[in-house]
Amino acid sequence: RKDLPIYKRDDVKKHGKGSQRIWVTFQNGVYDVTDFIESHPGGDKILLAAGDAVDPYWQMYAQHKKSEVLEILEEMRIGTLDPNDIKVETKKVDVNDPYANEPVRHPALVVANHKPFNAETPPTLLVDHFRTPNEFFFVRNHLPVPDVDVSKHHLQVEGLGVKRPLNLSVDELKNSFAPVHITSAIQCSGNRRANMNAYKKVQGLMWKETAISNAKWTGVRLRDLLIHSGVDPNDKQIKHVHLEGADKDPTGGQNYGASIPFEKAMSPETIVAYKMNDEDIPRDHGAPLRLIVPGVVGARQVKWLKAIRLSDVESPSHWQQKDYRVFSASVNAGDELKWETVPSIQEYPIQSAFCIPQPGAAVSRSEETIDVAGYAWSGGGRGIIRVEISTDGGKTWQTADIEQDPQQDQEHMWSWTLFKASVKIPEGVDQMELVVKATDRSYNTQPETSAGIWNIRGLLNNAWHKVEVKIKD
Ligand code: HEM
Ligand code: MTE
Ligand code: MO
Repeated sequence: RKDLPIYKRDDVKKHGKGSQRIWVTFQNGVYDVTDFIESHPGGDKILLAAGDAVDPYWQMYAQHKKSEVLEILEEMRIGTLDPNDIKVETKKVDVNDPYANEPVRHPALVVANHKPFNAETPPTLLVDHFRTPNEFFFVRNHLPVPDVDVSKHHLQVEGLGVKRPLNLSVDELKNSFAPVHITSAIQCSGNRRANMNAYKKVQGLMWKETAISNAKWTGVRLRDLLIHSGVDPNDKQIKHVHLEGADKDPTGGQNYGASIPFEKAMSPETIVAYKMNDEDIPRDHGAPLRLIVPGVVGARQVKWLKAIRLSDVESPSHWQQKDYRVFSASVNAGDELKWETVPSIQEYPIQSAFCIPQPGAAVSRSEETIDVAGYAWSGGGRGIIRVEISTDGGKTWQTADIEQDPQQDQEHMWSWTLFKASVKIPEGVDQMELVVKATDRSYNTQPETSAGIWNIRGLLNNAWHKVEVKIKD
């Protein structure tokens, strides 16, 4: 995708109806659809969009808003539209709605909540790309997307141990510090909450298995920024680094905020990113700056980053103090939640899940095998050493083929692992229970069920992922 040429809107217009090659655009992609026109299920209506955008047509014909159609389209991609030429959609703006200025999103996203916007990647698209395309990257917002003017945006660095407070424009940040690249997965701590809820009811947004994505991030090391501000790396007083986002509670409340330990802030993988998969970070993912804390839970990877404060205590933010902490299974609905007695989530435990097949799938016995695919990941940079699949609910196992980032070693594996396997359909049964589990570099593996990890907020569910498949004769 990054090698594709950039086209102007006028280049696309030259490939309208009657020209030899028919081009259309969809969002920022340019597509040559000439060879598809004959077989288009909607007939020559497709030519209405020739030389122009299909987006407004697809708003009227909702049958295109699904992953299958977007896959067909992606095959025909030839370029990317010049960002200056992407049409701004005209929609009615309600000045009283704090969510009136949200970005346009890819229709393939599976929406869990509209305001604030929360959406998963469709499972079948997720495993198609080792680096999740920006348009398909899951979105987890707590508040309206802030209206950040990139040319005016500044990042402040201040607080305990800072000898020279910084106030950097985005350009100053990019030009003053060495750029680094890192491929790193982000996983919400609520990923697979629906699975835990099926075991026993929990509270929160019912994420399925795809509140996780993987991208290449470009930015500057947080340690470079901190050392530049005069921070002594050996300072024993500094314990935590607070991060503040530009998104603000519309009812007059606070900005989103979180904190990470000083040690992790000084680790070379922790960066202030300005690019995502070689493009400017999209609005939903924190434009123009976000913190990337590889190996740590999503909630600490603060988007629309505007301030960094060093301290001897954790961030006072609601999301640091009264959310994203895992209670004992003894704490039930209605009980008092004593947040201060439980530490904040930082590193993620080990996780794996199927994306293919989906629950409710059916295969015919004559196929003999079934293809499965999904992802595995562990926090703290612990590499995935194996992924195993069972077709009998976990009695017997076989190893899956895995794909990993060749630039990362088993002690610094920030990126996820994708797995694939073709497994034999068992004989003499009309249903099979597929199970997946992964093992990481510390030989940690996943619990069999949610029984021992159940918690009222449904966080960090990493029990064996199970999918039932019907076998037809
Ligand atoms: C159906 C692809 C542009 C109108 C479909 C279907 C596909 C497809 C795969 C079958 C969906 C299904 O039934 O599950 C595309 C692609 C396009 C494109 C790749 C452009 C690159 C358009 C445009 C229009 C349009 C611009 C209308 C102005 C329709 C209609 C159907 C349809 C009406 C339903 C046909 C039926 O079920 O009888 N399209 N389409 N399409 N498309 Fe498109
Ligand atoms: N940063 C800000 N400023 N505001 C937010 O709501 N959500 C957090 C984190 N950073 C959030 C934020 C949570 S809980 C997650 S899981 C990740 O962003 C999701 O990142 P994504 O939307 O790019 O997938
Ligand atoms: Mo999250």
